[in-house]
Amino acid sequence: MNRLLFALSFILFALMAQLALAHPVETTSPAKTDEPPLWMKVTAHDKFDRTKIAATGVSLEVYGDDYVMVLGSQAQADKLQKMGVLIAKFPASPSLLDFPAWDADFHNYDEVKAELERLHQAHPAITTLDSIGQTGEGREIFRLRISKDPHTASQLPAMLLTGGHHAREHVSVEVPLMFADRLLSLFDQGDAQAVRLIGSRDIQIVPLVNPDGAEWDIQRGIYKMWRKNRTANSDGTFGVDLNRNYSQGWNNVEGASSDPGNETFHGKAPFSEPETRAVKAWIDSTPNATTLLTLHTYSELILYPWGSSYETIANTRDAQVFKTMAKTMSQWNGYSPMQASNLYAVSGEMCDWAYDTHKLFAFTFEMDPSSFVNNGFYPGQAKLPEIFEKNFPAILYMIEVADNPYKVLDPAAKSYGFATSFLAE
Ligand code: 0X9
Ligand code: ZN
Repeated sequence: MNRLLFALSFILFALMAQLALAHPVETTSPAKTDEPPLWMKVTAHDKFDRTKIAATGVSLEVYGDDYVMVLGSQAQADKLQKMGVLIAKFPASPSLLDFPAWDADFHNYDEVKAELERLHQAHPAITTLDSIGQTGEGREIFRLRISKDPHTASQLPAMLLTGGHHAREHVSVEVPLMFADRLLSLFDQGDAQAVRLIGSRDIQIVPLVNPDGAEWDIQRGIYKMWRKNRTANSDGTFGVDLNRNYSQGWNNVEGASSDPGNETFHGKAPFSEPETRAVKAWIDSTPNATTLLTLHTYSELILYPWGSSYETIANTRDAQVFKTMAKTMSQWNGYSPMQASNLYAVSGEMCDWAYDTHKLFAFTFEMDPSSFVNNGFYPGQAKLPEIFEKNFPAILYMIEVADNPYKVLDPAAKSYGFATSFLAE
């Protein structure tokens, strides 16, 4: 296969994957984070040679008549050396390990880290930056906490914001970063609402739950349409769907797969994954949390529990709060509010667990675009400002009501100040 054919077949594959959730089995393994991937030229005369090379776990990228170019780790280079087929190796160019040039505004893992550090360093008194845990490949799952005194913030009502459960949903990582930047800028300018919220709430942002998957999705400078994390499964496939790995309803209903190669593989057990375990430990140890927003793409929806059952929530007051909040937020972002299972029922998703276990008013936003025809998971960096602006007031609202979400049922709710400032009357 020549280079052009390879590129064309990749694009075709990407388009097909965008139209359907089913995904061919991934046979390559990523480089460890502490060792940059290597480009290697390897002797290969036929398919049998190539199969032996692929079996070392490298990814075959370019096919020549008597060689292949592969991406892999130092350990894999050692294996190829032992097999006597390694011709040359050199570190992969940084441009191959990042977002494609047309989406350079998106933040890869190192850039997420740098952006969070920048925000923290510019606001050392009102932010802390730490990690809620490590991924399977050893990356950190960063948390930025914003509050007047983050060290005593656990006495204040907390709103939790997460992004990046699904690798290819890079927009869901950008929006939390943009939110933190905007809130802190408004605070610097003395904006009354920002000053009041930072003074009275504990705002916790985990923008990238699945950095291993996100890095894998962009590893060759071209999107791979990857969804899951990068756990090596027992059958040689990779990845667990983190939004099927929470315990509530785990594997009880349809909407998750027990086939490891499947896009919605639920994992070996509830919380089998380091990423979901980190999220669990974080939320379990945040009893002051009342509201949670987990960002995904795409479809333009606001979803609330139950997602694993067609029943409505038994507590009718809670059900009313969910509905009211969803409807209110839809007036800003224009997304359609609905019970999550009305879209489709899944088992083991985050919001069901968060409400079931901690009674959090937990929402999923499926942000822009509305469909794959509008570029699905990859709408392009030019869309980011628009997507952020429409969601900014909705996120602020979830922080506003965190002191007592039941207040949204109060007919005089507008007097709390959160409604009139944004809602079109
Ligand atoms: O399937 C998911 O995990 C979410 N959609 S996505 O396209 N981002 O993968 C939606 C989960 C919401 N819950 C239910 N539909 N029950
Ligand atoms: Zn998602």
